[in-house]
Amino acid sequence: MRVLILGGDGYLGWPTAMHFSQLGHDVMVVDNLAKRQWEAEVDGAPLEPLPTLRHRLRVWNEVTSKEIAVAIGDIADNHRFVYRVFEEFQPEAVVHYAEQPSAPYSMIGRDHAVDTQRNNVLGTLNVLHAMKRHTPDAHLVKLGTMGEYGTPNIDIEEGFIEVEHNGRSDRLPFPKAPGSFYHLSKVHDSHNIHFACRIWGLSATDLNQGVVYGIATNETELHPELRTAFHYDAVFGTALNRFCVQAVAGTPLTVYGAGGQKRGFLNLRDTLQCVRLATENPPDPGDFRVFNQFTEVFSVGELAETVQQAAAKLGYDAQIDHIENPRIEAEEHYYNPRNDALLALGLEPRLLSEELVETMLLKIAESADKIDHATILPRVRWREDAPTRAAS
Ligand code: NAD
Ligand code: USQ
Repeated sequence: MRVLILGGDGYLGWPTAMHFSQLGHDVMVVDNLAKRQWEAEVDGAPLEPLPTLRHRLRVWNEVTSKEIAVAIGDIADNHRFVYRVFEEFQPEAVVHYAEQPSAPYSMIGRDHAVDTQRNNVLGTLNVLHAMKRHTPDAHLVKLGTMGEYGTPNIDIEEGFIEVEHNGRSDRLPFPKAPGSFYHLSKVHDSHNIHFACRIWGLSATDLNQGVVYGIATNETELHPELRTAFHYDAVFGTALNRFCVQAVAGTPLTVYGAGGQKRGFLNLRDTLQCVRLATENPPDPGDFRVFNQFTEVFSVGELAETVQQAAAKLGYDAQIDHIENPRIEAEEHYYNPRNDALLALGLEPRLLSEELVETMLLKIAESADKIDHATILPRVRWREDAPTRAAS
């Protein structure tokens, strides 16, 4: 299959590109390298510096004799570039990761909210138009987020819900209540993709993914320079990855507020599995499918305790600090999202265990001298005048 990976320089995009290439697919990656600038802007470098994309592609070729094609360009600002890529490469599957991925980044202020939504929403619109024009039969596999739903007080279905109203019923998009301008950009994407499927007959799978953790995949382990970006700073780092780095750094684990906020989580290796399963099992033409992509639900407090226990086995005395929550979010709530669709396709979850956390801690410990303590505490607040809450 010809697989186009948009955002192929990123944390998830790079391992995905190698994975599809290793499976024998014809892979092209697209990226504008914007993430490297955003990192510089907030002083949030990955734990280990990232070799350039072209260097990693060369190493991949040397190690496996396989070639991954590359096109450097902006999918949001340059629709002619996007059209050219689709016309020339003729992808059968398009895995779309190429967005600004951070909730805190989108909440820095007006400019960052606008840039996030412009980048994410217009990029996806350009991709939809390129598909309509050049590859109407291709399958779009789009990375959305579990955060589109927020934390409603009812079970979360996979994208749609049966609604009965005044004696009539319909299957309608599940209500959304996202928690940042970033998460909102994904909701806008979902509506645009659904529309393109309904009106133009495109096929798409919206993968509402939970929070990803992990540092390695089978392919990144083939050579040190095939590593992927691993962030632990307060803007681009995600919860479990941050807690692991904090444990190794000897600084307290930063649980925001009460720590009862629950999220769906999954291992980086399972992201690859899910994206592969979605790609290998395309929907019918014209179908807009939504899968909830996570393997387990934890509260942030539970996650911190798991890291604390695993760290203790390795001799780290990790403390847990309930610091003031910089976000506006429920810190105790009902949370019961479904994730049946990917399991039905054959997903075999690699569940979180203390052993797995230990493996991450050992890997991070190899780079302990590179941890920049100054980037760990959150500085972006959802509301400057928010009352101080929930410190304990
Ligand atoms: P990332 O920032 O590491 O990767 C995104 C890549 O896309 C970057 O290399 C960036 O340079 C590129 N990009 C961004 N805008 C672009 C544009 N306009 N044109 C071309 N390239 C562009 O982020 P990630 O953590 O790998 O996340 C990938 C996707 O998955 C994102 O859409 C994110 O919202 C989603 N997601 C991530 C997680 C997670 O926990 N990491 C969870 C759920 C969903
Ligand atoms: N949190 C802490 N301490 C920290 C960091 C985070 O308590 O040091 C809490 C947050 O307040 C939040 C939860 O952990 O309640 C998750 O935060 P996160 O930063 O790990 O993840 P989030 O901002 O939701 O974003 C990440 C990715 C994003 C993806 C999303 C999936 O950056 O690209 O869309 O996870 S989901 O959360 O399911 O929406």
